[in-house]
Amino acid sequence: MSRLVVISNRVTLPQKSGEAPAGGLAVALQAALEEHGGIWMGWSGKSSGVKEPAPLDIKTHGNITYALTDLTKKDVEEYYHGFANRVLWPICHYRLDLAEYGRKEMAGYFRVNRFFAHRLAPLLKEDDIIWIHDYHLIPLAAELRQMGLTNKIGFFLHIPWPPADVLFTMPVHEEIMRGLSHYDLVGFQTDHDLDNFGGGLVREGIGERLSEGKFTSYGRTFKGGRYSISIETAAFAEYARKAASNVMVRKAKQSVEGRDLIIGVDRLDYSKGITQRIDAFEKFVTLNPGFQNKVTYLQITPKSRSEVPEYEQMQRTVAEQAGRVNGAIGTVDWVPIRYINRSIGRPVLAGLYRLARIGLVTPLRDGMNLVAKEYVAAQDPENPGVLVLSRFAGAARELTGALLVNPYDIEGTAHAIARGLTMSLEERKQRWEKMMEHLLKNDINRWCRDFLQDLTSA
Ligand code: ADQ
Repeated sequence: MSRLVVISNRVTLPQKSGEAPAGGLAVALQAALEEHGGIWMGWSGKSSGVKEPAPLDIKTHGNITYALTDLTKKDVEEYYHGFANRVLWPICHYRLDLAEYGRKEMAGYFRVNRFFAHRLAPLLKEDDIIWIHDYHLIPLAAELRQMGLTNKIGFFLHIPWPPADVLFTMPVHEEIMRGLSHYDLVGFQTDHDLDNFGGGLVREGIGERLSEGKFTSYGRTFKGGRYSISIETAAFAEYARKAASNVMVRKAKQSVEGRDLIIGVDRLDYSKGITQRIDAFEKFVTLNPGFQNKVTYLQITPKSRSEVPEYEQMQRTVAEQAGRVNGAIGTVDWVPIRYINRSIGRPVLAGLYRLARIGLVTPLRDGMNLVAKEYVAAQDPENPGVLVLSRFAGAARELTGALLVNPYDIEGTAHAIARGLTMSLEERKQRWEKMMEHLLKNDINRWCRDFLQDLTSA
């Protein structure tokens, strides 16, 4: 294959020895880049203030060149905090009520995509294969085409693609859809997202779905497909198996001794349904008093996007809610909810998943949700826990051995927790084996390979 060029909003630099291992996506992309040789370009995460950003910061490690750019303060505000995170993110998660559309932010989004194109173009060779990631960079292919580039360009959307009626509430939806038509391959997480995309083109009268996974719009024909992202299943299972000897995992085990552990792990985000989940836990204990003092619910939630006021507010809301529930149902010798506000290394996380009798993954809407897959991979084959999973997570399309719930139905989720905690070992094994077999076959490396194969032949 030709050289690979990956562009994503943020870039994962190679790990320094002693650092926590990177997530599965970074590992898979780094492996693909290393194999074919290539470039990974993106935002450094830093602002240059009011000054023009310095030239690209270029670092080479082995076969991979990392190219990072700073952005001005105005760019960060308008492109990243503005249009990407206050318009595209809420709309793609069906939260019309939270979208704050503004022309300034929209202009900033397109301007930064043009800026990325101008910085990237001089680094490119004619036969490079280009793979652009996620909602921050939808118009990047159109900008590169404008500059005369004819390379194969693929795009993968990590978040959901909403149905037409939701998408059309965004004033610039047509520009966004036009942006996607400049790719050779557009990848979505699930068949539902793909259907929504096709449906939007037809409803707006700007394109249609052809046979063999092809679409046509704005005079271009391109491929669209479902590529469900996954994890490094075997490696994650191995972390979990070895984690029993980890000090932090041992301490966690001691602290829940005699109680069943329920675990929730999410970036702090309104799409993850954390407040509904806490309500469901409280409901579960209220409806099942026999479980009082017999369960601990551990919610691990590192802060994210704390510069955005809604996210800061959310942090307070979740902490207060956990405190309120502990006050209401806790006893002198039992703290029902433990809420941790920080990031945890993958090996320890894997060990905690394995300790937990229930993995509670109940987003209101999620592109895929890798926590669900990690929880399954981490289980002890001889005594696996139960995954309680929102039907609105992309992962629900694959993880059919989970107890599927509607996270808006608090009582329904409470019943599923009770069912999970009382499920027989035989049923738990049956459900888990089916999911694990699927995840071992469909891991992150396969996802990466499938996408790149289809892009190369597009
Ligand atoms: P996210 O919304 O970030 O990703 P998710 O898929 O669950 O959601 O991935 C989160 C990752 O962060 C997991 O690997 C998890 O282990 C890790 N993580 C979460 N909390 C942590 C903690 N406290 N400490 C350490 N690690 C933690 C977006 C989309 C998803 C999609 C992914 C990948 O929103 O739907 O699955 O991209 O495409």
